[in-house]
Amino acid sequence: MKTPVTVLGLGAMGTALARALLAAGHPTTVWNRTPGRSPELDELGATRAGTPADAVAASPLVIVCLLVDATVRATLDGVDLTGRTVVNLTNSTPEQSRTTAERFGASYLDGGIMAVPAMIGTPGAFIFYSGVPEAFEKYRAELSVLARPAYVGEDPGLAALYDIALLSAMYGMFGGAQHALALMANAGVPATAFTEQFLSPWLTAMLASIPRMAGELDNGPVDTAGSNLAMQAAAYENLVTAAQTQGVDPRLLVPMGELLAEAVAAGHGDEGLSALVGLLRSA
Ligand code: FVH
Repeated sequence: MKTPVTVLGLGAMGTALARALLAAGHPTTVWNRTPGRSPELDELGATRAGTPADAVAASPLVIVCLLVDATVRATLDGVDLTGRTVVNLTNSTPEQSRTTAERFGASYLDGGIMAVPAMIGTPGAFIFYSGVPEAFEKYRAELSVLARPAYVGEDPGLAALYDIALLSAMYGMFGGAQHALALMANAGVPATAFTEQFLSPWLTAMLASIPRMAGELDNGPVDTAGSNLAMQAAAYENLVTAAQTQGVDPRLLVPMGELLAEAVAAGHGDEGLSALVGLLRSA
């Protein structure tokens, strides 16, 4: 018999988690604030609980995936968690995760999901975990059903920190792509063709420079590979001017231009992009 698991929250992500657990043969109890959500789970064999307390009582492993941190506290306040391992996959800040860990006691794991719902249970998905190491080891196999588990340390705030670092990088990339697509759209260029032929290959090629930046941060600067900050700051002004000329709001571009100018003014003009990390760290 596989470990019974409870899932609190049947939004898009909670539903995907419950599906993966059911597919792996875990007796799965589910609860959602709005009853009847995700009816397909009933056909797959899920058991519905009427209250969070009943859901928690049903399984030793309780996975929580609600909208925000405040909803987790509201849902579990007053519920007896004795003997339960709570794995909270709700998006949160490191501080929120630490506070929740103090509140929910001895066997708490915090998590950050690096996947969209359709990726759950597929090889590309991974989930950061932090918190009580024994709890992670005890349920590593069950958690592996959801996505590749990446345990990052005992401090319960660490998973949220890693999660937020990756989401921050992702939104920077999406913001840049959206700006590029707006420029092309205003010029009448179809988005799909532009993306397939140019945008995706370009971003893929640029990704290769990130390990180099990381190496510079860890081991000191190597060289600028022909692209120093003084050159980049000068060219960047054209990005903002061209956006305005093309009728595109430059709001996503402006902060990077300001940072480049600041770096050059501070004497980093002959360095590479990794010098910007130092400026950001001083905030
Ligand atoms: N979906 C995604 O792409 C991302 C991938 C990475 C991780 N995130 C985080 O996962 C958490 C849940 O996200 P979700 O996609 O399941 O979100 P929704 O589909 O909007 O479902 C929200 C669930 O939360 C319940 N809920 C909302 N407010 C309350 C409340 N006050 N008390 C109890 N439950 C609440 C909601 O219930 P209902 O509206 O159906 O009654 C849903 O079950 C999230 O932290 C993402 O950042 C997802």
